[in-house]
Amino acid sequence: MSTRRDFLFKAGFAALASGLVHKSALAALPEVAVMDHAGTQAPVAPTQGRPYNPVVTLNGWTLPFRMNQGVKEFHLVAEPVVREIAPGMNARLWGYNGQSPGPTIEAVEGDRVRLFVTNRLPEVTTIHWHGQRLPNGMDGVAGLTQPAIPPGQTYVYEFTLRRSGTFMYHPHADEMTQMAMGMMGMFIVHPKDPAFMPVDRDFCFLLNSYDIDPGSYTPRVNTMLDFNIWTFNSRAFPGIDPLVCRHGDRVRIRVGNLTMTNHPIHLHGHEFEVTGTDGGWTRPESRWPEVTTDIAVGQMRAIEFDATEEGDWAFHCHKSHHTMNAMGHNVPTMIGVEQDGIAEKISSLIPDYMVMGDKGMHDMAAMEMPLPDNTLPMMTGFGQFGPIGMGGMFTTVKIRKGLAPGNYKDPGDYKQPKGSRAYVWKGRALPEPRRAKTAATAPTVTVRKPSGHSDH
Ligand SMILES: [Cu+2]
Repeated sequence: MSTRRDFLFKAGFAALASGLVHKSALAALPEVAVMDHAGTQAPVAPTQGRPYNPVVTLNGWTLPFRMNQGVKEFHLVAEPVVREIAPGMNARLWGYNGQSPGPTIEAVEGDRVRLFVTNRLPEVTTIHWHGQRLPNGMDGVAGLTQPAIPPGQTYVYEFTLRRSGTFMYHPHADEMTQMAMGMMGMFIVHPKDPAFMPVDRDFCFLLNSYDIDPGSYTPRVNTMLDFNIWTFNSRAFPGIDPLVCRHGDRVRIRVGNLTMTNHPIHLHGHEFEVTGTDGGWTRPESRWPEVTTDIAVGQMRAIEFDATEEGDWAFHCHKSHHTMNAMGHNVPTMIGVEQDGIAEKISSLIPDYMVMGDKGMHDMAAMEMPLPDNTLPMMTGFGQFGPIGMGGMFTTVKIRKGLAPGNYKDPGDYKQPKGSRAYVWKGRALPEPRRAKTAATAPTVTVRKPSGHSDH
């Protein structure tokens, strides 16, 4: 009974031992599409099947499909990849089809999909189709709904897409390791009726995080919370592309969170509404205006707004440590510390010693310090008016008049109309503020002890 299975099982391991999956074994499968760079792919309109308005995956791409007797066939290959997190830093991750996150899967409500999953990892995996309604045996939970996919083998998932919306995919086998290594992707199901909640621009990306020591390439997979690289689609600012919109466009941004903590995602200059969750589209009467929406672990939010204000608008996680990169989260706070004397003494031991942090940390954004190989400065990125001093989960929504509908190219810095920028006060000096004229007495010092008791 199990001869064929046993044969495939052994063949799989033999293929792994020889370092590749034999071509003839993949002959009947859809061709494996592979991406070799981390840029944003322009939207891909479907040439077969039902029509839809394609999404734009931020620093990502959409997986091509083929039609096979009315079934949409996709081929994902789980494999080790090298992902450029930002110029100057590459990470050795696990992903799909050459990148992490994997390519976005796009299909239409009502479609029958057949998803081939080939495992080229050194350990077992599965794919769970997060949020989808499907037969239990297609849910991708190793041990619970199917045997795990051994290295070298290909499994087939097949189901009908019962509702439109935003979904994710990720392994449900050794997920602590595999998600810490970057195995995840988005799954967009477009509505059957193209007139349902139409938008002009439809972006999507995942929130992810890594713990990669400066100078190293592979994430620590046992880290629970203390990650040092916070990313949109495995890219950190200034490596994240801007979201380019035409003035007046209706814009949707779909964000999924597969990190280990929540992210309050904040848009400048506009109000938006949450129009979708991973559970479906929100009812119009349930929506309210926001400028920040918190996205919990395992959640997805689709936000929509009218791009009515021209400019370069910051769009970022509001946890300030998540808009920074590695290097320096553990440095002591030096604000108010008089370092001049110390600097002289240390300079005799370390010739290039620099005093920093005594007036705050902004100077670090402009400083070009020598860094270990393969890491990113903590605060970085330059705008037209100087250092931005950001990293991690930060990018811009660039709204311009007169862009062509399919144009997602970075339009460069926004030219602000004359007289519309914050300016230096050059008028009369302000009068001294009136302060109480009580005699200076010794200030009360409160000593806070680690035990929580305080003495005066
Ligand atoms: Cu965050």
